[in-house]
Amino acid sequence: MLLWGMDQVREWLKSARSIAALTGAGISAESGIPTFRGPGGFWRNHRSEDLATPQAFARDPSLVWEWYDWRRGLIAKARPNAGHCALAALELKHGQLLLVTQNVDGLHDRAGSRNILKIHGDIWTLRCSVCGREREDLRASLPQLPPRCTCGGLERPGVVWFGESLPQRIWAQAEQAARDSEIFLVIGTSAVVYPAAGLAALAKSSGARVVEINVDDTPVSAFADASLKGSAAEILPRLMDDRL
Ligand code: BJW
Ligand code: ZN
Repeated sequence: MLLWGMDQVREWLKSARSIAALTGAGISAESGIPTFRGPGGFWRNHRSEDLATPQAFARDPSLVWEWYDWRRGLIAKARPNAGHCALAALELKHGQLLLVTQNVDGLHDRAGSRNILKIHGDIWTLRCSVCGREREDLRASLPQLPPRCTCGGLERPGVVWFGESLPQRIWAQAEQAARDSEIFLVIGTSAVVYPAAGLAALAKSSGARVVEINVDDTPVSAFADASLKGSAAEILPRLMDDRL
């Protein structure tokens, strides 16, 4: 299979009628938010993946909340980087861009993207594990850990953990976007967590050109039409730059 480079991808983006992008933790790495796997994937002695489970929360809600509270603090201080901003600019310019993000950090919103599907939830949402009431709490540090609902029940982060279903309507829209896209960008994700990881293959089998942007190889690299190696904060602005 012929692998295409940066210039060709720039041309594809200019002429595409519909673009979708799947983003993962790698796009926020240069904003100072650790990724899940790889060097930043530990907190204290725990693998971050092991904390993102209902079992970990049931066993030790305070420990899981301390991890989320630490991340909320980091995110509150962080700023969207050039990668987030380039995607927001692409949406503005192109109109037909749908962003499917696995990230819960809200940095795409803060960069100005509007068409966002958050398939793994939002770290600023709290949900009661007893009555299901949801509320937004933007405080970087919560006054009481674990937080409690007015009904007395334990609140949990409004995110999707391993073994839990993704929000149904949002997921259906993400699948539709993958099917409908002419170009499907896969940015800063290890593409090992399902069902999100399956979107790239779905887009490919529906006729899209798949373009991966990552510092490393992933399972998507094997079938991507273009695999651009490097940081999202560097590559995305270069893809949008018409002067190049
Ligand atoms: C850069 C960079 C730079 C660095 N520039 N790049 C099919 C097969 C096998 C298993 C399953 C399957 N289907 C379902 C499963 C089970 C499970 C799963 O996928 N397990 C596998 C890991 C084995 N999936 C689920 O359980 C999902 N639910 C589900 O399927 O429901 C149905 C069901 C119900 C009951 C039983 C069974 C099924 C739910 C998954 C939820 C994932 N949740 C988390 C936590 C979210 C909340 C939070 O943030 O705390 O989501 S886990 C974590 O992984 C988080 C991420 O969104 C997700 C993906 O990680 P991501 O974003 O790819 O980050 P990294 O760190 O892995 O990668 C970073 C990448 O960036 C790397 O590639 C770097 O190279 C790169 N990078 N710097 C560009 N500057
Ligand atoms: Zn409640």
